[in-house]
Amino acid sequence: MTRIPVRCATARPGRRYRRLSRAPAAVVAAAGLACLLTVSACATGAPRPAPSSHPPAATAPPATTAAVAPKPKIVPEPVRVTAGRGRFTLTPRTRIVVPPGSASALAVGRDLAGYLRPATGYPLPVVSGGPQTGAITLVLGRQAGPRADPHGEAYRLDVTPAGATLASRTAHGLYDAVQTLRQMLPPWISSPRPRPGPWSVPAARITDYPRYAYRGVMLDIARHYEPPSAVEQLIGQAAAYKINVLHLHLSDDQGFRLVINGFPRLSKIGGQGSVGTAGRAEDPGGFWTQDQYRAVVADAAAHFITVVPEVDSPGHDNAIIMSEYDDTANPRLHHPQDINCGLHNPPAWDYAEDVGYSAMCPGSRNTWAIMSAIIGQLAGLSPGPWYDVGGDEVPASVLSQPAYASFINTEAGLVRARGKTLMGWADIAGPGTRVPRGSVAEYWQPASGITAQEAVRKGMQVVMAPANHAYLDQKYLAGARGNAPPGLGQTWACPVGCDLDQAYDWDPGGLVAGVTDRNVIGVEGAVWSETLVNLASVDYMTFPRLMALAEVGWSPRTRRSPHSAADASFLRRVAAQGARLMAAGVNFYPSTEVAWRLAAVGAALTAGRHGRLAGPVATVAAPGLAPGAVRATIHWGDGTATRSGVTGRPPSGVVLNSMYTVHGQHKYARPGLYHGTVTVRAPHNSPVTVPFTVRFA
Ligand code: TNX
Repeated sequence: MTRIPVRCATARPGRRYRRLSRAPAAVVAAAGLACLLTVSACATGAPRPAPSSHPPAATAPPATTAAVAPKPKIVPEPVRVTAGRGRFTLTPRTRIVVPPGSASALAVGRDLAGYLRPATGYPLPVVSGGPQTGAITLVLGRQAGPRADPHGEAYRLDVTPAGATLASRTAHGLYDAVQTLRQMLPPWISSPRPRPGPWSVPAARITDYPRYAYRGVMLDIARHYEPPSAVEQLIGQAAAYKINVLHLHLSDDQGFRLVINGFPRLSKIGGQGSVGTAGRAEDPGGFWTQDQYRAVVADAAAHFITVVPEVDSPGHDNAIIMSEYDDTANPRLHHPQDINCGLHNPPAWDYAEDVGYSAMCPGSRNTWAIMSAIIGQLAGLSPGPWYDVGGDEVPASVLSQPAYASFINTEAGLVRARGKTLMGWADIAGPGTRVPRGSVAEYWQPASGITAQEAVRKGMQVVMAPANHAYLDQKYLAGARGNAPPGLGQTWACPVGCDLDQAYDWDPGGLVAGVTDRNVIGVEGAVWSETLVNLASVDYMTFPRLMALAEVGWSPRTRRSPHSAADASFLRRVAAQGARLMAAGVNFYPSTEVAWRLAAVGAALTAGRHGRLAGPVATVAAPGLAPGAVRATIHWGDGTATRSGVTGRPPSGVVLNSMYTVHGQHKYARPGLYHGTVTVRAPHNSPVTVPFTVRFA
């Protein structure tokens, strides 16, 4: 068997690139805060005396509800959730208690405080000690948490009206528990600025651990450059769903994105273009310094995310070839033209989406001078266990199978010499390659399982990223059903589109005959960026589909198919994520498979002279809805009411999820603290009523 039929069977039909105009940056949405008060608890009516409280209007709910709390809507779904009675409510006096003497638990405690402080406005001091009433307590140690799971991430989360306890044997497990706790708070907890509470969590006992150790997202910063700040935003967003690997695709035909010492042209020349730009000034590409790369790796590590670096080779290498084939002044190279084994001689820039034309020559010493510098430096900069050589899509018309195999074998030696585990696209398992047992093949072909089976025969572990389930650059809806925005996304693996269900309805351990959970170490969503020009477009394609992959990678095996119980439960839980993403400023695609829910939060206002008020009384998250579809009724708390619309930027282009504001104008007759409500309505949604307060001194 040759490698070619495998590749041809899954060849990606070419598509002429249409340049996207640069879309605006991701919406940093104005956020608001959901109020868990029942409507009766914050009913309209006569003004009450004004208790002074901080932050604004944090009216505690009646401490009565001993009813069984609703099951929290968490993604990925925990292994076991038992609803308890009542709720635990954070207050300005709540403390976060960590075990004495544990730096790693202290760090997680600080993370938790960092997540909760902006929206609550509470100080949330992190102190050491044992479990305390009214506190959020972190417990770390061999006795803590559920019995060890093979991956060491198991945790237990106990919430009662008297407090919350997070327990695990590892700091990573505690961090996972923190992510779960965040999702049990109202969605506005992800707001970057203070919102009124109450901040309450339904009582529950959760026991949880992952199915797979590897739950990744791959970001291609080669086809389109992304600055470190954008990647760090993605890290924060992915970590919230317990993603723990960031695979960085750092080089491809159109761009090389990292400074390599001794080879400055790789970034200076190789980093200056992007797909579709032809190097034009309006999209000049870019590259990271090694310090910037280190900072991203450190930021990822702080989120318990391991970075896997990839410099794709021997194909997808035109940026390297264009940078170095005439680098005659470099003392490490001698007549470097011989690195080019691609179809074009001399090589030329091609900023289209073409693939399969470039290759570096395995027989050139110059090739290995360049590749050893890249592998050596990147391995040194990346503390994780894996180094990814790429290895995909090299037609035999460009490099023969033996030449391809010889390239991979030499690279495997370099990777091993640097103490890393070899990783690559599953093509590297093809005929003739000698890969160490335990190295990792990432399976991407949508149809044939051959490369995954070859990988298993060679004793490799497998990461599952089948393009028709896990390629997050594929359009959600395509063909006749195609929807906005044009130019965004590909269709080669998903001719009619791959909506959220396609990312959810599959089983990594049951997709390819003979490739089971004995071989599969996890899943990865691949964000290829030929059509994704900025973080807003990356987010749009990534969310909510990454949530599906996170659940497939974390939650226990179950029957996931259209209309299955698992599917219905997932869609219900995703619906609760809409406002959460919006409050955090994360753009996403409001898939029509999800019954997104309206959410709103009231404001704490002060009336001006003579009791006059004009301003925003509530913020509304209405995933996928235009402002004209949302209506509001304001009850001012003095017996009067006004009808109103909402204002805000309507969905446009890639950016779909602006939050809306309910503005109101009113005049109060007498001083006091008024408790009003805003009721928000939209088609196919139940009305949502939230309180707001107005102080008229
Ligand atoms: C396939 S699958 C690729 C990438 C493209 C992507 C577009 C694989 C390992 N390579 O080079 O960017 O499809 O969907």
